[in-house]
Amino acid sequence: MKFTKCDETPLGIYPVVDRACKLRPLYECGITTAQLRTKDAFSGQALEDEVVEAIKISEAYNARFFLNDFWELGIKHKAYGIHLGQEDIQEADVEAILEAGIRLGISTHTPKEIEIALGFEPSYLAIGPIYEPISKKLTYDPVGIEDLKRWAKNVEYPIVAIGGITIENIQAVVKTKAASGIAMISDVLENGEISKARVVALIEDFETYGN
Ligand code: 3NM
Repeated sequence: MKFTKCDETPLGIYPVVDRACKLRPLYECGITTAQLRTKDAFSGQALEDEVVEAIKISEAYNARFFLNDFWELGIKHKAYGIHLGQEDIQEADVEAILEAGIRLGISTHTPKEIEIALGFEPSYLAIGPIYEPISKKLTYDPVGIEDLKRWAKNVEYPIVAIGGITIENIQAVVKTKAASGIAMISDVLENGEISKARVVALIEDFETYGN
């Protein structure tokens, strides 16, 4: 397998949102990569409508849009990419995603999971949780900066760092230069809505400390 590459521009600040309507304010701030992760909030036609809306907005801003989990819908509506966890990757028709020319990102939490993910030759590898996740409890211990650097050394694919990353600690993650993208759920939000001020500050830190 060999999945389509993401383009050469770093993925950058990579917000993960639960609703398609949160994408436009992100793109207006200059976000170029985002993910829709609705989990159980929608099903059936409502889910499909949400996916279609997300893809339409993302295309209008020329953004790299990854759909979490729902790979059939991602193929049907030609998402830029699909993001899958370790369990989902075993159940999904990965061959169909590849044949559709759609990019694939895979979550990893340990060197063993990295090895499994690399077997798929994905478009990027997410590594986390870097710090204690804010929005999701995981059974994994935080990876930390040192292991992120160590693990990244053996990986020739773009890496997305995720988990507990905020405006307070992003500098340390960006300075490792190990990550093409910094994914986050909580820190782009304020009272559940996109905070443009926070997003702009995060993008500025990514650009200042990543070069
Ligand atoms: N996946 P926040 S950590 C969805 O390590 C997710 O695979 C993780 O949310 C992983 O930015 C995480 O609020 C939660 O910490 C990220």
